[in-house]
Amino acid sequence: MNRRDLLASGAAAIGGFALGGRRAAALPVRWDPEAAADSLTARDTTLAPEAAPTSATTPEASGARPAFQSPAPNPQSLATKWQGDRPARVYTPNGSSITGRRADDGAWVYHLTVGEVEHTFAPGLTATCWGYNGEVHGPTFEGVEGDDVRIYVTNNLSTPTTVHWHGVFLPSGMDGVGGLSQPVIGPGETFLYAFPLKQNGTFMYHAHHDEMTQIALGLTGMFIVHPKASGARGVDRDIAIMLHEWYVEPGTSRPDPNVMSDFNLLTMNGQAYPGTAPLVVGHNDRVRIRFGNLSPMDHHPIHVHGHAWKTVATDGGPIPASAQWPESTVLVPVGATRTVEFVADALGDWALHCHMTHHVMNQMGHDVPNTTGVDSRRLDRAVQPLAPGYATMGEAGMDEHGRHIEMGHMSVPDNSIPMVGQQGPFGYITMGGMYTNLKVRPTPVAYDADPGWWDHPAGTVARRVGAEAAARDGITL
Ligand SMILES: [Cu+2]
Repeated sequence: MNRRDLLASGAAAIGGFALGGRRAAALPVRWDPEAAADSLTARDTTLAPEAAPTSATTPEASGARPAFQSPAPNPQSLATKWQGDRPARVYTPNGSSITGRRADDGAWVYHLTVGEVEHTFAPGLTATCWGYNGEVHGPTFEGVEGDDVRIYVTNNLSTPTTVHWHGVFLPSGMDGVGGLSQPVIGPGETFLYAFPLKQNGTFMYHAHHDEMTQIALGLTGMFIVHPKASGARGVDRDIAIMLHEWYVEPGTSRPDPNVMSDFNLLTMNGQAYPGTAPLVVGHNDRVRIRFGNLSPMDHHPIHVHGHAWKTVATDGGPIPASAQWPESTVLVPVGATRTVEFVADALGDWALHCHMTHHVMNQMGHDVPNTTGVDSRRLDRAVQPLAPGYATMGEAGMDEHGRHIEMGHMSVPDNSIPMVGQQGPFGYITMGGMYTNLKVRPTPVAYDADPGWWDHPAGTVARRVGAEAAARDGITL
């Protein structure tokens, strides 16, 4: 039985597995929301996993978020992890799926806690953000069409909040708009959201109280509902990426929610490159990527190299095949999801990034004069005694910046990262922010471990030529 059949065969079978001792005591058959809320918050205020990873294919690279392994792993099910009683079929790079448990009445029960999180955007840059279950962004929900879900939300902030289930069809009173649909969830309070999943698709969840502050500080997550019975061919890799933008003044440690437009930190699943985990896929894998965008202000044209994809669904539902067209850049507007699918038929390392050039930079100072063509080293030396972190952009552009910092020629303020990237196999990669690498490999042994850089076949890398070689093609140098 493959994982799709397993899912389709009904949640009852899945619920029968007791994995790793993580199941909570059975919930009452006759459901008493208040009693259950009390017992859940008392026992499970945090649902931090305590079990260790069970095999080399399991851990997120850091080992910080152990996950359960499918009972019968095979190459096609490397993507399938178990989160509590629930199989996680979607991979959330740098993130996780939320642990659910099945109540005796058949509903799926989850617990979200809202609170402050010390979040690392990339090595060297940590800030106090707001998140769900200790994560920025919150863990990915995965349900199946037809599920009844009960989601307990405990507010550990010192200010009220609510949760809106973005794109999900539900009773108006469960929609989470503070003041309109419900009273706000006060500090220390727990609210219950209960609704049936009547559709399938890619949705999101986010705070819907003081949105400008709470979304800007990170209170967002992905909400995915799988079809009940899958007639169509499935995919081999199913990946969720939440796009977001922040303003973190270099040298400070809190995102500024009052910024209107001048965002300086662009992220995929809360990570700025080089913090983003690569997307590792097998050669000819059918790949689905679900992009969500809860950036405060910016749409993001996400571009893939070496491939073309089709947008197969939005947060409004699937797009008929006759209305899909191939493209290599999908625009993901604010407050929308776009689900793309493609066959990863080109081996190698491929960039996958927002195509707005300011969105593939980290923590730029924006109000600076144009220094292209100017040797700014004397200026930097003059200003740095007054402003220790000051660094002008280079005379030839940005590529000098990251390299200079890495080589120790230039310093950046404490708790900040270079504007651009990291050392690649051929030199410095001058991209940051909303950037990651798609790594297509013949047979990946693990989808959540970096396989390193692509080993190019001989003769397939652009190379330097001399006059003699160019002359053979009639080019005079
Ligand atoms: Cu962008």
